[in-house]
Amino acid sequence: MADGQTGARSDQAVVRTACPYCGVGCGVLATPDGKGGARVTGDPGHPSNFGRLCSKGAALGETLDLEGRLLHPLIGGRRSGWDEAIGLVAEKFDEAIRLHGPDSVAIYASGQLLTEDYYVANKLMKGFIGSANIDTNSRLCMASSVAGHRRAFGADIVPGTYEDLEEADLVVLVGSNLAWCHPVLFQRLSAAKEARPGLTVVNIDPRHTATSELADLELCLRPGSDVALFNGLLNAIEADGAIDADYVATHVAGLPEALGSARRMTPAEVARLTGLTEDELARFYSLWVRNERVVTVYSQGVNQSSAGTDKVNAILNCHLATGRIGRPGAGPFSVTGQPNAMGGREVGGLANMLACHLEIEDDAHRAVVQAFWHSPRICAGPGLKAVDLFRACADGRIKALWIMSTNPAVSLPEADSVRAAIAACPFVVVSDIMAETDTTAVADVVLPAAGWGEKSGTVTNSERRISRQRAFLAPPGEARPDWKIVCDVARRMGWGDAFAYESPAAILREHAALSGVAAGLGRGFDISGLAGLTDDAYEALTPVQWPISAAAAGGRFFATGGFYHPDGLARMIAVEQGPEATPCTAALPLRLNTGRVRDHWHTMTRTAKSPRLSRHMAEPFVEMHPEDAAAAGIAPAGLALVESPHGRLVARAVVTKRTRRGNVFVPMHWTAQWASRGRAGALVRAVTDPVSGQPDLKASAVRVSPFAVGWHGFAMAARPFTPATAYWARARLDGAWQAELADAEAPEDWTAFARDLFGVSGGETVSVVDHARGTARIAIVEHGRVAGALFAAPGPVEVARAHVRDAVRGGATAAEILAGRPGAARKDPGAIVCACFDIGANTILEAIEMQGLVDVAHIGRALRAGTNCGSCLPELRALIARVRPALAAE
Ligand SMILES: Nc1nc2c(c(=O)[nH]1)N[C@H]1C(S)=C(S)[C@@H](COP(=O)(O)OP(=O)(O)OC[C@H]3O[C@@H](n4cnc5c(=O)[nH]c(N)nc54)[C@H](O)[C@@H]3O)O[C@H]1N2
Ligand SMILES: Nc1nc2c(c(=O)[nH]1)N[C@H]1C(S)=C(S)[C@@H](COP(=O)(O)OP(=O)(O)OC[C@H]3O[C@@H](n4cnc5c(=O)[nH]c(N)nc54)[C@H](O)[C@@H]3O)O[C@H]1N2
Ligand code: SF4
Ligand SMILES: [Mo]
Repeated sequence: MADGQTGARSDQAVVRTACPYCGVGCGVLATPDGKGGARVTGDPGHPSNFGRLCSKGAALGETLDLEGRLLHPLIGGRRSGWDEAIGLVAEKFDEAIRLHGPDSVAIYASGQLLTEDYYVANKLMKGFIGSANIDTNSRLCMASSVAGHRRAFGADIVPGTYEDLEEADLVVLVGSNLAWCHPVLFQRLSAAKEARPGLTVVNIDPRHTATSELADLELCLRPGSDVALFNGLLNAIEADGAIDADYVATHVAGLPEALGSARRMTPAEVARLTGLTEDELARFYSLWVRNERVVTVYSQGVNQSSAGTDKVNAILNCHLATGRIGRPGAGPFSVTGQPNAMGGREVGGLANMLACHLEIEDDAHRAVVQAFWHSPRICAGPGLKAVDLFRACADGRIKALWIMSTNPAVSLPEADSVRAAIAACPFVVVSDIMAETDTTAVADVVLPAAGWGEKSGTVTNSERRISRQRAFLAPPGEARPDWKIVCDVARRMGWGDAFAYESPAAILREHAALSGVAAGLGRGFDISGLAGLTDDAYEALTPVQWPISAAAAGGRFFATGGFYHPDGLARMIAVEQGPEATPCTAALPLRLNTGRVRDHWHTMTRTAKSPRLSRHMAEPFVEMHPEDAAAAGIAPAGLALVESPHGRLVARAVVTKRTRRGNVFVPMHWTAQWASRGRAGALVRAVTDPVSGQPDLKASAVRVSPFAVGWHGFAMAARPFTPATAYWARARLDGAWQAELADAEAPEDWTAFARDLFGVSGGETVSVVDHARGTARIAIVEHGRVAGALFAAPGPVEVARAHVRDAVRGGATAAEILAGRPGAARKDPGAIVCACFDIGANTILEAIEMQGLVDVAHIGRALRAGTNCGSCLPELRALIARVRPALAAE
């Protein structure tokens, strides 16, 4: 049996694997359909999710098609064989190293590589090329947590487990939209709270988010003021006698200094800096002080900051001072973003880390790694961190760059400059699964990687749990797994012996053995128990939490000290609330926050394939407070131009009080593939945290003005199309493609315009054009079916999107489609809330009102909404809350 996990498996075709999206690390069961697709369900036997999946995991089957996949190596856009492509990469890297030294080349990798891929990339760069110029998108993601952990604990270790969230009496979420970004962990927390209503949840975020729906206390603090907030908490801990003197005396250094720093702020000052009332602060502090079992969960609102590391240590200080760490239901918890963000930290994928948590600055550690690898050389010290690495491309220091499994032309701050730097770099290789991304567009060589479901390896989730990803489909075309591509290049560069792995299992064994050596040097990352894993045992590996060694098996860290500084003590760090790194000015009056939406993943190369995931949000948007919108002359649903000194973006205005005054929020997902000008990264200033080098992606200064257009349009077609208008955003829906459009001058001939848009020259057109009102509705009918429909108006187009989609897909008549909304017998379902069952807000609101539904279980029974993946439950709760006052008034 190929699978050693408990639980019956009668159908041999079912493959146990892990979700490739977020760091929750859910187990999934994939059943290939024999036609290149698969049915995907949650794995009831996996200890991260126990069968649950969120909307993204549930839609994985919709992302497996080969449309847009990169199937062959390309050199300068020309198809080449692997041999030629690998030869060229090796030659260009060799040449740069020979002429300009090892630091003239670089790898930019990703927390979405598997551990085995990541290990060999790191080994090639640090041990054989002999430079530490390998950094990863984890620099944009986890670097501040890594740095904070290392300062406090002496090692990058997450002390707790997911159960702690369920066992806590108080869960504090800081800078984390858990409901949308770690949905299954959020579901576990929600279920625990439902079972035990005494479990209190506090949400600390400048925005009101879906996560807020679960919170008993919401603190919408001023962005960037977390250090002040947690220093205030440390003061309260001291004032209320909550310091655990025994724990601190035996395990912690630095308390007096940390307190000294915190005490400089009075409660009034904390209130002023955070923008919270003293009463709100007192409620939060009293909850924290009273509850021994407290877990503080934090994510990008903490890490992605010019003071990210200090924010992390301000939080860790409070847990160390109270000894609330490593015990059931108590501890700080940095949740990881990507599926293998943690694995990347283990293999030393960051430019300032060595493999297996060894220290890159430590001569003895470097010598040990070199000896273990039998390598000709070893990097001399830390290499370039992501933002600096792309600056080094811009100024000519980097001559050859290899980008793997990440899309920096979108995701780096100052993304326009980064895109230009990549284009300017003399030789750039990109390994990706998709042919057309914003980054492959500026590469010299593009290498086709095997994607999720096609390759095998391991990933480590937020709670240090290692799970297997298993292949259940053959790689398409000539795609190869990333580890193999790296080894092929290493072999061509002359290091065949050191990269002669036959399988990912062999790589993991080596990594595990090195971790045993590292443990011998006092490091905490120890998976030496996997060093002797046979190929069969690797195949059968069940999810397992590290440490995995003769001495230790999983569990928590630090309840009884045992920190990794040489003296075994933890460090509390004296931190102070600093000034804003990028203050707003009269010319740039608004603070730009960026982040995620529920149903898209990063640069959308996979999630935009899924119709169901594109239903939730199909267009880039800018969330702004009504007063800011009014001041800027922005109408709800109008188009807004957002500008910073680094770039510009055009997006739909969502006018809402969810966002604080003076702040705007833009999602990070849209790329040049999906919108005319929707790349949030283009606006973001590349200011970094001085300790971690992580860029501040949450606090740039921008201005917003109306994006002046003469007309707006909405188009739906049966086949893909890309508009050329000044504004456009497209999306793939079930059996149809849609686009929002806008432009300055209305075309003279709408019919010709529509034909051009949809690329249809034949067929007939049906049109309703009202020149006086400036409106037009055009349908192009081909072979008796509507091939495309266009609606245009002087303002944002008011048609029922879901109706038009269903009508085009369902083969409705031109007249039915051009009506723009359903006939009297059917209602417009409104914006889609439940992506699994395609249920809109109007339908739900009406059912709540008409059927008197009062909770999400009622909605589920009445409409099925929220009963599959559960990702929309927070939104359902918000809809109930919207209607409830009306119900109560009756
Ligand atoms: N749906 C979805 N899920 C994902 C991803 C995805 O792309 N899509 N990506 C994954 C990855 S790689 C990551 S790293 C995680 C990220 O997960 P999260 O960190 O939860 O997501 P973000 O939306 O980036 O940011 C979280 C929140 O930080 C808040 N914030 C901004 N500034 C501040 C501040 O100064 N203080 C505080 N306290 N809060 C602030 C923002 O308003 C935002 O709501 O999500 C993972 N999960
Ligand atoms: N403004 C702003 N910017 C941000 C953030 C933010 O909050 N705001 N968040 C930052 C964070 S936390 C993160 S993690 C990054 C994420 O940003 P990126 O890493 O740039 O985003 P992805 O879209 O996940 O890119 C992954 C790429 O790898 C490809 N790929 C998928 N599977 C494979 C595979 O198996 N092998 C290979 N070789 N390629 C594959 C995909 O097609 C895609 O092109 O963005 C960062 N940038
Ligand atoms: S929570 Fe969703 S995205 Fe994250 S691992 Fe689980 S199913 Fe995948
Ligand atoms: Mo991330």
